[in-house]
Amino acid sequence: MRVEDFVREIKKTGVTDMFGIPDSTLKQFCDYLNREGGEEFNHLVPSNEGSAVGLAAGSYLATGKPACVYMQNSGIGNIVNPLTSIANEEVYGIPMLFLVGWRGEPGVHDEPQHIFMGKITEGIFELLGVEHECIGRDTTLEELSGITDRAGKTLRAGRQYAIIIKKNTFDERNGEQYSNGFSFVREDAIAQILKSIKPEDVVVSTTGKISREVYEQSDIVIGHHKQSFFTVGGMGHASMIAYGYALKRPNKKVYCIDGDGAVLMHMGSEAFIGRHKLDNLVHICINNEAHESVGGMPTGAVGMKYSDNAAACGYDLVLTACDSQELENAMKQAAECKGTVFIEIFVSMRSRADLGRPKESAALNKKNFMEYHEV
Ligand SMILES: Cc1ncc(C[n+]2csc(CCOP(=O)(O)OP(=O)(O)O)c2C)c(N)n1
Repeated sequence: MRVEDFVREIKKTGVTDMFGIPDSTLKQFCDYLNREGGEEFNHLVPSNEGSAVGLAAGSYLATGKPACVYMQNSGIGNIVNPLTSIANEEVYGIPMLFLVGWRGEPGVHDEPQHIFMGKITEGIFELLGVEHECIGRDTTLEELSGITDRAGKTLRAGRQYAIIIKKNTFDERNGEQYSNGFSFVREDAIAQILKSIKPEDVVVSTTGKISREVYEQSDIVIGHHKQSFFTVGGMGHASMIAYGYALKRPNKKVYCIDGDGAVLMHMGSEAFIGRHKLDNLVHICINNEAHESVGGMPTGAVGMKYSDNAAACGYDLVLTACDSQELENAMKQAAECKGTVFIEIFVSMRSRADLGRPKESAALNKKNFMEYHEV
């Protein structure tokens, strides 16, 4: 399906506001919004999918017009509270259209973090009382038109409607190339971090390509990847996993390797960590101003200095690095610091096209990680 045809149909539902968090399944649609769609739609990328529901609710209250919220199905977890407690008919009855990228569709190979959510995606919308239909690459424009007619009617009746979008629904086109002004390569920064830590140190890495790079670079630099816990799902929660670990193992230095999109998604954790300091936590935010793992689309806070925020939240030591020399200095200071450290590393949006994925099951990686650190 051509993304332009999809957009034309979606417009028939009456939505003109698009709020969401990017997803690889929706890459062509997100690129469209960041390019041509900038003219046609009011488009904003907030911090997480739940916030997108908040934006859609506020915009409806102000205009009487339903908005659209787009997301990967893992974002359903973030929308459940505002959807059930604000938008649902038994509360305020606020209509909105959901466009949901379907990772982990049963029968389609996908990564472990998508399997369970993929299985229950339709069932969750059922349970949430949200009418929903699926589209895929074989969906005809006539069928899509039927779906958008039904969606429009449902929105006009004051309810929500979800269109679940399978992988490869949209025709490939030249993906938008995004860039920033930084030159340090994220994978090189990760290799350097791994080189500088001690064998007994703990690494907790965030969702997306950061974990995939930590996995591969660990094999190259350390010879195995048992030292790290890969937060393959639960985007935005790596820092609290690292904190929970550091709290219980005060004699171990814990390094959280986070992404800017992930930090932004649950930024409250920075406030919590800064107010409940530990002696052994180093929170590293690799900032490329983008959701690079799902196609490089910009976050909702381009230009934001996460280190300034960490300082305001009360981290003991806050450092930044734009190149290998600065990172070396920062890692030295972090290793010596008895406190809660934040390092922001500014990197380009480059990643390798042939970057691998963990070969073992998530459960085996967890077991190996726990055994390595003697639990
Ligand atoms: C709740 C949730 N929403 C969306 C996604 C899809 N997703 C996976 S990685 C990623 C981007 C992460 O961005 P960032 O933390 O900045 O790291 P980068 O990919 O730029 O290295 C997104 C949006 C997800 N896994 N979970």
